[in-house]
Amino acid sequence: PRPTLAVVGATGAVGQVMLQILSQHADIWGEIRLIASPRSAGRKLAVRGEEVEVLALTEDAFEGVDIAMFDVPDEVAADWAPVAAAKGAVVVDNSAAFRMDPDVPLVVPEVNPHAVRSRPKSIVASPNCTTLSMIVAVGALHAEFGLRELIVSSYQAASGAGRDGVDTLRRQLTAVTAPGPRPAVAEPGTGPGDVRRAVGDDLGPFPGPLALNVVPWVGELREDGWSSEEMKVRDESRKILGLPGLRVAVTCVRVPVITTHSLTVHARFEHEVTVERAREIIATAPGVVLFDDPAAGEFPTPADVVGTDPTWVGRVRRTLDDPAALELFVCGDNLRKGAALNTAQLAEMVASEGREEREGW
Ligand code: 11C
Repeated sequence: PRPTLAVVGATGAVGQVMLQILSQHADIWGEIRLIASPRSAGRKLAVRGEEVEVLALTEDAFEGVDIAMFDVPDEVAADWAPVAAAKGAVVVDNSAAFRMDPDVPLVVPEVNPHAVRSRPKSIVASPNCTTLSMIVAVGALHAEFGLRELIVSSYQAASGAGRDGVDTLRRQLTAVTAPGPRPAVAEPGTGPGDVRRAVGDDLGPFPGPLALNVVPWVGELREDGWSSEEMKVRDESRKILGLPGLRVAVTCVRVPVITTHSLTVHARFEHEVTVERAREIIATAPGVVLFDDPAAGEFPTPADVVGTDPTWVGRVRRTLDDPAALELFVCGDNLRKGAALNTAQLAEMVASEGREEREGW
């Protein structure tokens, strides 16, 4: 029998992309069960061309489930992933609840696929979307050159903050571009505070106006002025690459893009590197696309990358003052590889183990 899959958080921003991916990928699943908060129970969502009714999140909903994918807030995952695991499911969790648990592998199939097999809690974690938007490219370069240090800045899309983030950005864009007399804000973006006046209190999940602006903050405040998002990128990169002492410095910034995170990456390696070899590695690594011809105006941008699966890399340069370092600009769809796609790939890997065992591979 084909395995039963549960999608927990089916109605969220990531859940919606997940249903598209499940409808596009090879159909390896028997039943696909959709689960969400009691508020969404009874809704019908399309997956594999069929309307499926959403069930409320209860212990019974995991009866007979082989693999459960979770795309829910951290505290919901913390409570419910162990319930699904106790019912016999392998959980693939996209929240931050278990990522740094030493008994939970944190897996990117292109970088550390073997880690998925060691899961004493029956839970496998999928990384944060910002980590995922660069780690496939960085992992490929690390495998050849040996990574010593990472300095990254992110340019993160509104959908990283979920539907609320996207809805807020759209409302703010309307507020700052709406025609008509607005005495306080004649031409937003031309004077101090005028964007703030146009947007008013409608900041949604962001700590400042996002329309016509950039906001150097993602997540919650941690020690010494770091944000939780910056700490995630550091801690998760170290765990995925198996480099617990890797030097990592991160600044996370929100930009007025709907979907697709970008990052500038400064990566320092053990020895001197050449741009030619770096370009070859990037061009041939699974899941990575080299798109780098500035003379022709070719480099990745979120507007072109959104809706695609790979990590796109451009602006590949050797650091002028350090022959052992590279500079890159990287884009990845934060809802696809950054969330739903990586989770789906992990679930498919776990499902294929079952097939290997049954069919004696
Ligand atoms: C953002 N990366 O763009 C965050 C959202 O740990 O999975 C994802 C939070 C996480 O706001």
